[in-house]
Amino acid sequence: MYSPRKALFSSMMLVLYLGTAAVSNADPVVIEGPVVNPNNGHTYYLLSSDSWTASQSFALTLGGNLVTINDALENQWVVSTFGQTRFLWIGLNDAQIEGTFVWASGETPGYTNWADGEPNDLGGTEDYVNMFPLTFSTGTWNDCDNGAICQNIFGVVEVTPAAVPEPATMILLGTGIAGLAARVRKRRKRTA
Ligand SMILES: [Ca+2]
Ligand SMILES: [Ca+2]
Ligand SMILES: [Ca+2]
Repeated sequence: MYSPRKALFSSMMLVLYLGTAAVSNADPVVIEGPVVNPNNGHTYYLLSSDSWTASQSFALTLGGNLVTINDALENQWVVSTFGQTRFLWIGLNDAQIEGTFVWASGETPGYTNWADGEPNDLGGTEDYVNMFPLTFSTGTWNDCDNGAICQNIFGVVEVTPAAVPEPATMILLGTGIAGLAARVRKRRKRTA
């Protein structure tokens, strides 16, 4: 059914995406960051606007991926930190299998925050997901194409710190010293 409200919304979106269109074939650059998210300790970067695939390739060189939104808290942090007025690329995509969305990082958090009517694979070319600006739609998501129509979208990179192995030897050493100290104290008591 034709919905005037939806049609208006779609044309508004097109104007927003094409607003200050400046197509660049250069690689993106970091324009903000590193910023640490206090909620999870992960490091984030904001990239200059580019296609999703160019942004993801560049994310790999930073040791990360386009951001995986694990929960509502991370969505809120990302949109309020980087997306006050910007459209942001996130790691979600269905480039491999149409309709099966996966995260660039390979994580499977299960959280989604689609805008009304999305994902809609408009024109059969929308395989890459961006987050709407905070001021526009409070960080809901839309599937979009890889930069032909969907321009002026800024990649957000998330770098998860490598897991630090438990320093078992240090713990053993610590226990050993504590044990030795206890024995020394006992011995002192006996000789006192
Ligand atoms: Ca994440
Ligand atoms: Ca799609
Ligand atoms: Ca869409």
